[in-house]
Amino acid sequence: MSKDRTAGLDAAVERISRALGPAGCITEPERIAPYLVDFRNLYHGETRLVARPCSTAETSEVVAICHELGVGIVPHGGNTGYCGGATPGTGGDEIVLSLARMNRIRALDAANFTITAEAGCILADVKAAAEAADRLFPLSLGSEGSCQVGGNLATNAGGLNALRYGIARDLALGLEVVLPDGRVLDGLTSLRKDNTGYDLRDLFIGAEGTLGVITAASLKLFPALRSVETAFIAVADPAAAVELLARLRAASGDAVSTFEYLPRIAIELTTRHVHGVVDPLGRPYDCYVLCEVSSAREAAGLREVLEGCLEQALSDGLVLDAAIAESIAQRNSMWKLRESVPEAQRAEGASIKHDVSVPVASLPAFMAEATAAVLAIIPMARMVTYGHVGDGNLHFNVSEPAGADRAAFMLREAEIQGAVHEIVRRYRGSISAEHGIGQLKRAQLARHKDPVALAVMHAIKQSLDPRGIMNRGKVLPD
Ligand code: FAD
Ligand code: 2HG
Ligand code: ZN
Repeated sequence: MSKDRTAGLDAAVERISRALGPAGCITEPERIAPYLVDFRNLYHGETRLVARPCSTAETSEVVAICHELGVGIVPHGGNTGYCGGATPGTGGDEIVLSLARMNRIRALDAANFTITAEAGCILADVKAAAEAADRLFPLSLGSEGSCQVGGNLATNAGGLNALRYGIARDLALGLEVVLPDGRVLDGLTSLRKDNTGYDLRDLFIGAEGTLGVITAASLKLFPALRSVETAFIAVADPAAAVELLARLRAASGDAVSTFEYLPRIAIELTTRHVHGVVDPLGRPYDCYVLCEVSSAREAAGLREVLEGCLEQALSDGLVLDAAIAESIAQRNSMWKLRESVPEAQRAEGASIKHDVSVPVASLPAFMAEATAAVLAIIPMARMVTYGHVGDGNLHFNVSEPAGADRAAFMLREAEIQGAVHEIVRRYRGSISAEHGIGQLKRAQLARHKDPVALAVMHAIKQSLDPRGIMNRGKVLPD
């Protein structure tokens, strides 16, 4: 670190410590340690200070100090992100800014169907607050017990209900953001309609902390669900899954809220590694769908619609078998299986991940082509392709061959990713459908994003953060 940077950092640590007091600062190495590594253990960084402001005013003060002294800031939510966005760099010249103490629900307006939550609210707590008011906040992620709404918005998270309710961006009405110079942008509107110029809110959603710190958000709520039907369905192949999705959407009046694809290996891995997971069907099949149809109406007739659709699909050869949950316990058990796949895949060994999207109708062809490309490189690789088929988003993950040498497998990562992403490009898909870019995919962004879009992104960054203090080395390629 240069002399100037060291002096700036010393002064920033000293001034922030004074401003926030002991409750708002972590400086002991053993307490800092969890902030220095990402969820997937891919990145390890350094910092001398984790600032934990408890209000927008305190956040603004911290950011203004860093701006004045040219010190880098790494916003940190629940640290469940997949791309190392919340982990500081190795230089030790940035502070980490944790939103964890900004965890108040500021308002819930049931009549307006909105909730205003601070960025550090845990997603599950926001959902629970909505439920207590007979409302639904639909964003649903396997990490919802620890991720924060600020992190969800910063990564523009997708998850298990996006098909029906949209992704994080679709659920935000307004944001409060501390800009890189410390000013507070008060965009905390609960309006559905506001056409007064550029939509600044959308700049910060998906920016992964590179343009400012989200401190609060006004979010959309929906009527609470009164009827939910959940089915675990063995389908003939991915094409059958896509066809079934279209039929169910039409037959149910677009009441499909979850439509998740799972290959057989997902069931083998989850039942092997995660306590309490059971196969809902009596015998093995090649691939499955976890599907939910739901309504805010009490007697919506969804069970009949689902059964009718499945019976027809069975006689047409799309569906091979199905179980419809008869109790909350059975429903939870089906969900547990789906949500345990990442954990089980981790427990099984190394994997090369791709979080890709293509148009829904192209999924079967994409899967066939991309699988063939991977197996041409590593014939014994195990394809764990699953995910949000209703959104055209697959976690096209490749587990190491059983008994393989982990390091040798991971050495092929670039080659495999290159091959898969090339196919994604041909389908005009995305190389990061829902997990973002962070540190992990900067080089790939440089390769795959339209150069004009990249130039506009750089121009926006330069205009909002000319001193380059916000989340250095994340998202934007150099
Ligand atoms: P963090 O990991 O702390 O941070 C993520 C990024 O956001 C970083 O760049 C950070 O700097 C920035 N950031 C955090 N808070 C703020 C803020 N207040 N202001 C500005 N920037 C900020 N993701 C999906 O999209 N769909 C899924 O289905 C899904 N399932 C998951 C399941 C599991 C088991 C796990 C572990 C993760 C899953 N994820 C999923 C990924 C992850 O949970 C999401 O990306 C989540 O939105 C990250 O939130 P977080 O609070 O943990 O953010
Ligand atoms: C999911 O949908 C998450 O379960 C995690 O987005 C995906 O681990 C993964 O690859
Ligand atoms: Zn996902």
